Amino acid sequence: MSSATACAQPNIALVKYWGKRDEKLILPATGSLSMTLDSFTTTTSVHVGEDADSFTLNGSPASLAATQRTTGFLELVRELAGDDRPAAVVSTNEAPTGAGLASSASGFAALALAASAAYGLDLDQPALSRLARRGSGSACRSIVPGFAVWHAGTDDASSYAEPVPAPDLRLVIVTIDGHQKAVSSRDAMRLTRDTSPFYDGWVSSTREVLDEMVIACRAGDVARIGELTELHALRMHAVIASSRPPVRYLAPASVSVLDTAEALRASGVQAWATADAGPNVCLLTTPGDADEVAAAVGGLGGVRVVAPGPGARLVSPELG
Ligand code: 2P0
Repeated sequence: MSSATACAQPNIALVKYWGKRDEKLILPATGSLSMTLDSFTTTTSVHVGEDADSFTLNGSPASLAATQRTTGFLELVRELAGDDRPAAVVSTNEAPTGAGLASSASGFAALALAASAAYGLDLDQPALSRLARRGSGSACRSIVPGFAVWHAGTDDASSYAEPVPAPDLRLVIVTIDGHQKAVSSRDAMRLTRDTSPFYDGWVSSTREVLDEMVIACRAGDVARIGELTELHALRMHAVIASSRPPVRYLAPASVSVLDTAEALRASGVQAWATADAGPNVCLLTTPGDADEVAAAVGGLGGVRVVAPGPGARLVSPELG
């Protein structure tokens, strides 16, 4: 029996991924850029050599759907390793699953690293990122510490995330609703691609915003990074809302956080809003302004200040 344990954290995209060109390989329509967090850790152990695959999440057997998705991912690892023994996967997750804090990103990043080590594979960072992507697209970015750019690529080999230099920033996460979302990202992405009349414009404009964002990150231009972050999040919610039937993820309280960001900027505090496929809003800010931003949104939801994190890492065996 061989075992390995890995940790990973979610990431928040400043340039969003929304839409696939290949659903089987999880190749995105465009590249994206994110910050891997230092909080909401997923810790996953993989024990190879069991009688059958199993998946325990936060101390209980996981749902059938989650177990099937995990087993499907293990199949990829077994194929790479040339080892068909079943495995037990035991995972704990500090973020509320399905609440828009990208638990699938930390989950598949930790699983990719733990499973590849347990099955005896020694993958470098790009190869691990490619593997994590097959579990959940955004997971490829959680392999990488700090800021990551996910190259859309044209095939499995060319679609992975790698680090991008960026200034030190903070995200103030405002948790408005911790409940499971009504429409999954995966389903809503497909709906947007298939029904929005604005989807082509979303794809072409995202490519332009990503190019600008990479330049702004390399230049350490915080104001430009912030402006592009909020612009791109609002464009994503606009294209999602233009699907048929429409999907709305933002709640009235989310819009109040957007208003607060605008008011903070008017008073000279650096704060720009972004939101994923749910009502929670993150405010991008500097280390120096983070406390003031957190105080300003304290009445609107649960507040947590997070910093760039270390990326996925093996905690046992201590190989790297
Ligand atoms: C992102 N999101 O870039 C975007 C913004 C949500 C909003 O990536 O189908 O769980 O597993 O590849 O990665 C969430 O989608 O979707 C996501 P799959 P994933 O962070």
